[in-house]
Amino acid sequence: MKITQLDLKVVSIPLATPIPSARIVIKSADCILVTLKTDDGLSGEGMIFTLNGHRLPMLHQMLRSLEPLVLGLDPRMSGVFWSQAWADIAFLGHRGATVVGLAGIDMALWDLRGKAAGLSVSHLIGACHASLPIYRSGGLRLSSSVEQLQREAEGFLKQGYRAMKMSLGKPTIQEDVERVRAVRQAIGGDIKLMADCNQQLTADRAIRLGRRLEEFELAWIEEPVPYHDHDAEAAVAAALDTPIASGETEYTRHGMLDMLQRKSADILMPDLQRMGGPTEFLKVGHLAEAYNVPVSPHLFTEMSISLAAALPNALIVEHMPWFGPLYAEALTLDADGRVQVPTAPGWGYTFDQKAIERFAA
Ligand code: SMN
Ligand code: MG
Repeated sequence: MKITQLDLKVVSIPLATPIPSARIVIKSADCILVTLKTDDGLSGEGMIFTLNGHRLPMLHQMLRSLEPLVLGLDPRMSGVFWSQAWADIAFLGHRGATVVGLAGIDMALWDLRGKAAGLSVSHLIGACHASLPIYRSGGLRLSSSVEQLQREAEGFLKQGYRAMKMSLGKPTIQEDVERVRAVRQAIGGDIKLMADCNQQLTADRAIRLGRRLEEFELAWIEEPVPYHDHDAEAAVAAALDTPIASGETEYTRHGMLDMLQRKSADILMPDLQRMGGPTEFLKVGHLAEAYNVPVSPHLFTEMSISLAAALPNALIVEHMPWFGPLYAEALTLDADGRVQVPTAPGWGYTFDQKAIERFAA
């Protein structure tokens, strides 16, 4: 079995309404769909993305630059690709576009290996969860009024979610407190509620806000301070009872090991493309387990589910609904607000060719 082709397709998914986030207004998620084809007719799929199409050509070129390392390779020897690619990108470094490019191909290799073995990715690794809790993200934004937050949160409950994430970071602490109070009132005490600060606070401010929020039993407060200040994250985590979740903006096992050593996060949030793909993601999951730290994957729902399913310390997976339209299989929740881990060979989520045409950029 040999890889004969690296196929790249670019799609742009416009968001229904632009999202003014802490740093930029998000208008679209622009993805490069990576497909590896073999001489015996199998194909493996992966996906990397950027916001608003920014630097998409750079990611495209990054993937193409790794093509020589994967063409002719037996996908069952994917570790050869991993080691060679890691060495190949070392000159530019193991952060940013280099790692994201590596991730796209590594994702497709895992899908391919699953399909070649006739196993889902979680079964290929050895699963310990058949289903996982999932939370709704991408809503409950800073731009919504208190009433809009409550209606939206009630809507998520009607859709079957038992967990959801809201944004924090209004100009005053009092506003943030009132917004969390309002959402908590709307959903009741049994629903998990997370709050994401997207790095907008100082450590002092995060601690003052966090103390006011303790009464609302948040499942976590996310990225309170600029992501690279792991000591400030640790100070916030030490000061609050509410768990601090972070890690989505860090890269590879080295970034995550630094966070674990400094106690920067009570819950670690590896992002599949910033880890450099499933191979590295799993190492990070195991590192976190050694530190007794739970893991909640950032984005990449359709692939992260299968990886989290093989981690004993997986806590809950994120459902950002932007990418769902790309896939032929719908993500469905059970009566407990959990998602079943796919059992079809590979990721169990496959690109919908009609959707690819519709979103083609
Ligand atoms: C987030 C990060 C990047 C893109 C979209 C949303 C957010 C999250 O921080 O945690 O989902
Ligand atoms: Mg976040």
